[in-house]
Amino acid sequence: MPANLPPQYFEVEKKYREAKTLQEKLFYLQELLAVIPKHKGTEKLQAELKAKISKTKELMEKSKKSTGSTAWYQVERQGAGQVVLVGLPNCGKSSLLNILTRTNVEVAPYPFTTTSFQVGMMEYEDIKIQIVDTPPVSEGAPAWLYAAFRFADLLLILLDASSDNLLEQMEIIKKELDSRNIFIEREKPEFRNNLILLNKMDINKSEENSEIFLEFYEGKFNVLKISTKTGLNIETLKQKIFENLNIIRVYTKKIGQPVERKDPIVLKIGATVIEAAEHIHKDFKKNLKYTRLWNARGYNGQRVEKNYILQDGDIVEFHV
Ligand SMILES: Nc1nc2c(ncn2[C@@H]2O[C@H](COP(=O)(O)OP(=O)(O)O)[C@@H](O)[C@H]2O)c(=O)[nH]1
Ligand SMILES: [Mg+2]
Repeated sequence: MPANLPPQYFEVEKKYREAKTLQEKLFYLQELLAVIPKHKGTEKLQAELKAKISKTKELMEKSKKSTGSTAWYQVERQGAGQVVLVGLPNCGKSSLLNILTRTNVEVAPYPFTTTSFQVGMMEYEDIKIQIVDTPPVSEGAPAWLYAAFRFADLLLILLDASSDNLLEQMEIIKKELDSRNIFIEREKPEFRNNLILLNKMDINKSEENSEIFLEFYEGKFNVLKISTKTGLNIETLKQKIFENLNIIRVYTKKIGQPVERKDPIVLKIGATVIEAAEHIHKDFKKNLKYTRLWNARGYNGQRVEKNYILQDGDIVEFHV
């Protein structure tokens, strides 16, 4: 028995043992990994949990092929990335979802009706990014809310800057997330990609409040002042969302045809030619003979190696 496991661990473990479906099992395994204290004494247990998580995911992948379903607590990932809103009641989360996804509102109820996730797609240039509105963070918030934060590619932490308790809002959110091992400060290990948004900047009081806030937190966080009411900095926010997803867009060109900048493949920053090829077709990995590249950095159809690191906007032509 490993030393010093908190009571919370055993509570979750009990639920894990009682879980009936693979999805539930996976959910509780991830919870166990989240609540387990991270130190030498628990390393072996952490490794075991990670192994069980991969095994369960594998089994789920297999069963997914037959059922086509997504985990009950998860919002199915769509588009180029999943961005999840975080905040206390009334900070403007739903308003933000609406303004970001206005052109393509597709708000869908998820299993936890009324207090559930709301999803929309945000158009950014030639890609779509998924935005997920969530129930408010609170002490009694359900575990699946925190699971959604863990699965996110980016968290948008929204605060009501017009309220005199602006600093307190941040403290509450930090404390609740910390208690679930979701770290948002840059210097913390395994910190979650996030942006802090000071909303309601159209209200007089907000400027003064946010000055104090910035004195406290500037440097520790990426902070942006917005207003969902007037649209202040919403275009900047869209761009920052894209930048913070750490993704690139790569365009494929058919041999002998002109370059067409549409329907990009979305890859992680640092992705190589061979990874882009694999994205198109599994067989490309072994059959790829060579690749030609076009970009704004001087390539105009020259051949590049398989391990060439691609950048946003690159155009590739695969020869197999
Ligand atoms: N003045 C002002 N009011 C806002 C802004 N954003 C949201 N609100 C208002 O704040 C209230 C709560 O907004 P809502 O989006 O429902 O917040 P949620 O509970 O976090 O989803 C509503 O009355 C909104 O009209 C803003 O930028 N400026
Ligand atoms: Mg709301």
